[in-house]
Amino acid sequence: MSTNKTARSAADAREPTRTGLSKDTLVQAFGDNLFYVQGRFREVATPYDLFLAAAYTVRDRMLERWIKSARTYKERNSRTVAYLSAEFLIGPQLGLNMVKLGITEAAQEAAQELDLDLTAILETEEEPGLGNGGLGRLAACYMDSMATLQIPAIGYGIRYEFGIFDQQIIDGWQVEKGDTWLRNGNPWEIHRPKICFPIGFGGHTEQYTDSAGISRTRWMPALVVNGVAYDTPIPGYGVNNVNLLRLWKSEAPESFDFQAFNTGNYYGAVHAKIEAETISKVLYPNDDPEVGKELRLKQQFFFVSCSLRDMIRLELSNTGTLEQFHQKFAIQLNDTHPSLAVAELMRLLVDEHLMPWEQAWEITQQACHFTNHTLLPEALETWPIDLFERLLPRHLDIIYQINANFLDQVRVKFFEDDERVRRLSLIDENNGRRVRMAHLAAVGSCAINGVAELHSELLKSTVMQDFHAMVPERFHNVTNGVTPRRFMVLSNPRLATLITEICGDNQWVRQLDHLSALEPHADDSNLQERWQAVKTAAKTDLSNWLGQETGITPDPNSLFDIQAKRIHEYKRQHLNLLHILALYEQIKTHGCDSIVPRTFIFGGKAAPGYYMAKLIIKLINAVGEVINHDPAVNGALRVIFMPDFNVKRAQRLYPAADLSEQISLAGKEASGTGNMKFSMNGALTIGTLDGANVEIREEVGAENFFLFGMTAAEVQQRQAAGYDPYAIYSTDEPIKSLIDLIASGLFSHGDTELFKPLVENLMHHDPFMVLADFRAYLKCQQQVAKVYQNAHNWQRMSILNVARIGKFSSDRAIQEYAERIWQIKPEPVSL
Ligand code: 26Q
Repeated sequence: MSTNKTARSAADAREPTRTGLSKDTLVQAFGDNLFYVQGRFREVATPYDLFLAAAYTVRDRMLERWIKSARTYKERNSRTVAYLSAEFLIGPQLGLNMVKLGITEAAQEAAQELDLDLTAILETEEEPGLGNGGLGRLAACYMDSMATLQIPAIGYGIRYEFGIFDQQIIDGWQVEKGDTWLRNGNPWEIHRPKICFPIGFGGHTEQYTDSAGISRTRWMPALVVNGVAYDTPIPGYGVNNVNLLRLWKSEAPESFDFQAFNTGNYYGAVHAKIEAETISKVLYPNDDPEVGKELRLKQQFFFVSCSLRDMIRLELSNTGTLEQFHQKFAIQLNDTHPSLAVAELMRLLVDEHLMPWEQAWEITQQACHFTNHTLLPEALETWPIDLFERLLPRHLDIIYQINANFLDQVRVKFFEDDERVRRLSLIDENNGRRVRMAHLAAVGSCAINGVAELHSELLKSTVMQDFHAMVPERFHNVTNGVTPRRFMVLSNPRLATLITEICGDNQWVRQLDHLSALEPHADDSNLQERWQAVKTAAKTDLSNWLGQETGITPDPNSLFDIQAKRIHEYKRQHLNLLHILALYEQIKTHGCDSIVPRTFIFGGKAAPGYYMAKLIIKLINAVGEVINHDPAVNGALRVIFMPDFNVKRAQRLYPAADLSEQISLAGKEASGTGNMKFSMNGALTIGTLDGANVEIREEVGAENFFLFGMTAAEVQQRQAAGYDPYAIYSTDEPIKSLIDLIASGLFSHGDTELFKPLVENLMHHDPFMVLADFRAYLKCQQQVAKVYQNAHNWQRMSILNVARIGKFSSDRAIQEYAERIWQIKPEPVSL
């Protein structure tokens, strides 16, 4: 008791309890938060209570910086990025926020003093799965980098009550379970009931003449819902800047409740309330628009309208006019999902703020910028006109007007080229009249970018060819990047410590190209051994965890070969599987000593309605079931499907990988970002010349990268010449026997029907040319095994990968956006 008292008064003398960063203050603040915020004491506190107390303790330390940042940006009227994204896959926050505040060590000491297990507390945090995969995670990395680079930014999105489903594997099949991430409360968000906008849907438009005699349009929506703000602080690393992630929740306006009493139409009012609340209820778990439903379009309009009205509110409160709106805000459209912003900003400026059309168009175009994330034509978002007309009648008018003006320009530039006009139109007349969202975004933006060099080039020569011919100066490339704070410092502390020691300081965490200081040490056999020890420790951690999670504990000395990403045919998880079967056949004929021991780990979710992807998951598990239990294999081969791949679990995989599988068909993966995360953690890549793989290979050196497969150009040629997978199947012996093995029922208890759709598809269609690339892949994998046997050389290559990966920091990407696209300068915040 008396020692406690002494400690407390010492802390009081040093620094304020709610903001101080020392161990003693953290100890006291933790106790205060547990007691005063949650009304708990240690003896009865659940693990989640302890997590909440820790989270509030960390949050308290961000609030002053957050307020100061907002005040600084307001006073200086700083140009601000508005990053509009339907997804933000931010991951668990506690550990990362501690890294950013620089209090990880103090927190560890505080936990020790309190006799708490910090690792267990971190483990308790539920992650907000508000995204599907790459695109949502990219938005989160960019929020981190904007704060770290001191760029004023607001991320705008949707506060889904249910994020991406939890994936369970039952009998080898994916089973989806609802994600109830909010059930125990979310300590990071602050509810702002006063920041609330009424958002309309449906109804009709009316013409009227205003007092100045000008003819105007008014939208009379049939349904109105409220969008309420929930704010999450996003601190920068080692700076005082704390930016804002503002997510919108839909609610029924209060009048609904009163109506119920007044009119006696109780059920009608309840129905309307439910309909309003449905909008932000659940994330669509598909990463393609095929399953585009009315609710999805409502979600998009809902968050776009809330966000624009919030920006307009901020600008009016600051300057009293919207004439400089485009100078205040750089709006970044994360794919086409927020592209309604173009039409909605026009409506707000013209109909609600009575601005002339031409001026509003100038402002809209100057404010908006568009990032494209896909080349797959089937993934380009379009919406039926009749749905648009029903849901957003005024926006359809505006889109027609934008289209008419744009097509006039096309006709001026390309005289009498009706075919081109049809191709460029915002309206697709060929498929039952649909609005082309990519065209809306492109026409309404002053910059359009792809996410890797190859992707940006292919954009210009394929899906956006006509736009490129029309406005070539608007096209840019900004190669994606990922944050080293989460994907190195937080998830791989052993490696981070070693790197800091070799580099001499930890500047690399904010200047990732400083990793090049490792390069002169790549040949140092002592470093190679320490490097390997770090990797083996991470593999051991993963192995133990997998043992608990899946019942299989792989040998940390085997080669850890990992493919973790959404399950998609174009990503070719089944190409990986064919290699596994080839190794299995080899063991069966030449014994388990004939191969280099490998552990294959897969992770990834399939869209619930994507039958072929789900069948691939089943096949991975079925192959694992047989191989892992075959005594002839004797542990030389392991195949593990890690269920429920998410940000938290991803952090366990990257540090433990020896080999990263990046094997999509060339020309299909826009960039990929997992490729960067693996390489940053010392994995070598086996990959095609697709997406950012091309640039990773350029950076790390061709001799430190396992390349195989056709180029994008070769893919195009081969497809044009008529690709015949059956010809490969029937003439190429290893392929035939491997495919026949799947068809034989060996992996399906004799059932020859189960995998037939997959097998037949490969033999007769093979849209992603698995068979065409298989031989090259097999050969390359043999090379991998050979190189792996020389541990020193492998570690040398691994060190060089890390030393040369600096380019793929999201800081570099954000720097490029800031300079070339947004023209935005850093705005340092002082306390
Ligand atoms: C659209 C309309 C209706 C329903 C769903 C969607 C939808 C949702 C999510 C469409 C696409 C997505 C996600 C796409 C995505 O994650 N793309 C990936 O983006 C990464 C970041 O740029 C790239 O690295 C990947 O190559 C790309 O596949």
